[in-house]
Amino acid sequence: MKLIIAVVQDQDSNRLSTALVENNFRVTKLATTGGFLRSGNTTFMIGTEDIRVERCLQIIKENCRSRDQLVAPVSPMGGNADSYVPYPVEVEVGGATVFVVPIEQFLQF
Ligand code: 2BA
Repeated sequence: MKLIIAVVQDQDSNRLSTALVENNFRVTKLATTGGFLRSGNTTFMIGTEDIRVERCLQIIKENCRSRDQLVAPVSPMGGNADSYVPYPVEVEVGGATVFVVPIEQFLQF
């Protein structure tokens, strides 16, 4: 069994969860925040059998797309100097960042 952890953009989250549930995947959605953009994204936790991992990844690919996002200048005041950006820059935010990890035990009480 595997745990698929997928960080996706909020804009794709409803479509993705509908597609996963329609395909009988069990899903937990978490409201998360990207460390770089500091804007909201959605993290999916999907526990599934090994033989269904590829199908799950395919659904994620089909329902998430990358977009360019402008990063506004960040004031160093009160913030971390490491993340200081003096001018707007465009970054490409990926459709989905996915981790597939083995599950040692799956328990439901
Ligand atoms: P954020 O951390 O807000 O990053 C948004 C986008 O900003 C990234 O898109 C990337 O294009 C850019 N970016 C991130 N860190 C950067 C840096 N140090 N310098 C320049 N550009 C940078 P993605 O790579 O597609 O990531 C989208 C979101 O997925 C991330 O949002 C974060 O929430 C998550 N993520 C990505 N890689 C991760 C990882 N290795 N571990 C945990 N979460 C990750």
